[in-house]
Amino acid sequence: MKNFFRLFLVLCHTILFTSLAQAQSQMPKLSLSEVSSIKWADKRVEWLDKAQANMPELKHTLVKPVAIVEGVADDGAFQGWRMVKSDQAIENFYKTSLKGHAPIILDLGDHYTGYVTFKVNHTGMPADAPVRLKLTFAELPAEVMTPFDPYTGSLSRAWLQDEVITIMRLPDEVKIPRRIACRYVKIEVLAESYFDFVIEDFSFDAVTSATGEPMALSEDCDPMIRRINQVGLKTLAECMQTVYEDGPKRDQRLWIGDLYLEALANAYSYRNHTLTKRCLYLLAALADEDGYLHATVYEYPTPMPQINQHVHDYSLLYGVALLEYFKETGDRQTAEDLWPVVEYQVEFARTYLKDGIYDVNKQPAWWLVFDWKDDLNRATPMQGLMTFCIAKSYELAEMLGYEDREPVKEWEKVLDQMRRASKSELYDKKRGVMLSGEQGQISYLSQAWMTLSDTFSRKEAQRAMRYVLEDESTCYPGSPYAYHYIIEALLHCGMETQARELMLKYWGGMIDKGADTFWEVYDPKDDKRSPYGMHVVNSACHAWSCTPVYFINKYKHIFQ
Ligand code: RAM
Repeated sequence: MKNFFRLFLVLCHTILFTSLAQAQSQMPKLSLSEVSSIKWADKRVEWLDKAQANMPELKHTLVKPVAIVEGVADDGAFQGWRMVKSDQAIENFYKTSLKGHAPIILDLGDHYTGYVTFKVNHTGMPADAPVRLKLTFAELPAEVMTPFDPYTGSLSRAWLQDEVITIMRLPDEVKIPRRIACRYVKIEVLAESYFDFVIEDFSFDAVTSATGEPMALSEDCDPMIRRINQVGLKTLAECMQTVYEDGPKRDQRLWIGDLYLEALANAYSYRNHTLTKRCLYLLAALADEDGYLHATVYEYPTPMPQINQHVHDYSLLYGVALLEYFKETGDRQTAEDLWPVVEYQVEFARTYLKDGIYDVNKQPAWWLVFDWKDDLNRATPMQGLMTFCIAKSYELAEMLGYEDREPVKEWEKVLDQMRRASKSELYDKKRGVMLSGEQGQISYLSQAWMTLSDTFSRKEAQRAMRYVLEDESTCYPGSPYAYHYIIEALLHCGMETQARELMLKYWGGMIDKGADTFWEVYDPKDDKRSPYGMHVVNSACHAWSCTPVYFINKYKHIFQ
C-alpha cells in the first residue's frame, strides 16, 4: 500500500512536471535575436569559454580539531542545543581507544568548507575484522544533536552530512569523498571486533576562493558591528568556491539572487572580481534557448542549467549585478558582451505588463522568490522589483551609450508608466503604504521595493517604512535575503539610524545566539523555522546572509 502510494506520488509529480515544461515551451517567447542583433547560439560557446577561463584557484588551509565537546539541551539556546567543552583534552583523543567508546564530537573551532581525511590504526593486537564508523558533520549544535531520521524534510535526505564508512584493513587513511561544510564532527563506532583502535590523525583541508585582504574597520567601531562584519566575511568566504555558491552545505551551486548579493559584499571585502565575471558568463551561456536565464546552474560534472528552473525576480536582478560589476571594475568588454542578456530579461518581463502592472496571473506564472515566507503576497514586491531592475538596466545602457537604441529608448516611458500605475492601483494614500494582492496585504517587502524603485518620493518612502517598522501586524521578512533589501531601502530613503538599528537587531540577534556564519533562514520568533520541513536541512552558512559586509564597509559613517 505504501509503495503504491509512493508510485502514485511519483506519477503525479512526473505528469505535473511534464505539463509545466510543455506549457513553458509552448509559450510564445521572444527570442534573443528578436531583441538584439547578436546570435545567441554563437555566443553560448564563447561565453562558456570565458566562464571557464576565469575559474578561480582555491586557497587551501589545513585545519585540526581544537576541542572535544558535548551537546547540552538548553531551551534558551538556538534550536535548543549548545556545546560545552569536555574535560578530555583534544591531544588525548588521538590516543583514546575507540573500541566500545560512546560517540565523540570534535569541534573544529569555526565553520569550514572542505575535505576530511583521517587515519585509523589498531593498537596492540592487529585488526582481525573491518571497522565501521559513522561520521556526522554539522554546521550547528542542534544539527549534530538531532537525529536525522525519521526525516521529514522536503529536500533530499542526502544533503544531510552523515556518512557510514567501512575500513577493511588497519592501518588505513580514509578520505570522505564528498565536500563537507561543518564545525562539528560526530564519530560513532557502528561495528568493531576484539582489537583496540584509534584515530591517529584528523585533518580538514579547508578551501575557498576568497583570497583578498578585507579592509580594516575603524578603531572605534562598535564591537557588535565588528563581530557582524567578521561573521559576514566568514560566511562569504565559505560560499566563495569556484562559483558564488548559495551555501557550502546545500545546494552548493550558483543562484542569481545569491550571486548578486555575494558580488556586492565581495566588492567591499575580498575583491575577487574574476569570480563575479565567471558567474555572469556562466549564467549567460546556460540561459534557455530563447535567452531567458535559468535561476540556477551547475558546474559539475560539466556546466549545465537546472532546466525549467526560472525565477522571475532573479532573472531581472542579473542586469543589476552586471551594472554593479561594471561600475566596480570598469570592465566594458564584459558589460558589452553580456548586454543582450540583460536586454532580453527586461523585454521578456515587459510581456508580463498589463497597463503598467506586472501581471502575476499571466501564464506561465514563474516562481517569485523574494523571501522564505509563505504568507508573503509577491505581486507588489514584484512590481517594485521590476521597476527597480529596469531602471538599473537603463543605467547600464546609459553607461554603454545604448540608451537611444531600440528597444531601450522605450524604457524610460515604461518606467514612468509602471510608477504611475503603482501609485494609482496599489497605493493606500490614507495609510501611506503599498498594498499587495486581493486582500491588500501590507508587507515590509512591498514598501522596500517601492522605495528602491523610486516609485515613492523620499517622504512617502519614509512614511511607508515607518509604518511597517511600527505596525506589528505587517507581514515581516523571514530571511536575511529579504532583510538585505529592507536595510537597503531604509538607507535609500535616508533612514540611516533605523537601518543601523535593524542590522544590529537582526544580524546581532544571530550573533547573540552563537552564529559562526549567518543562516539561510532566521525568524527571531521561531528558531526552528524551515522552508523545507525540517530545520536540520536549513543551511547555516548562507550566501545571501553575508551582506552586512557590504553595508558596513560601504557606508562607514553609518555603521562603523
Ligand atoms: C534555495 C537556495 C538559494 C535560493 C534559492 C531560491 O534552495 O539555497 O539560496 O536562492 O533556493
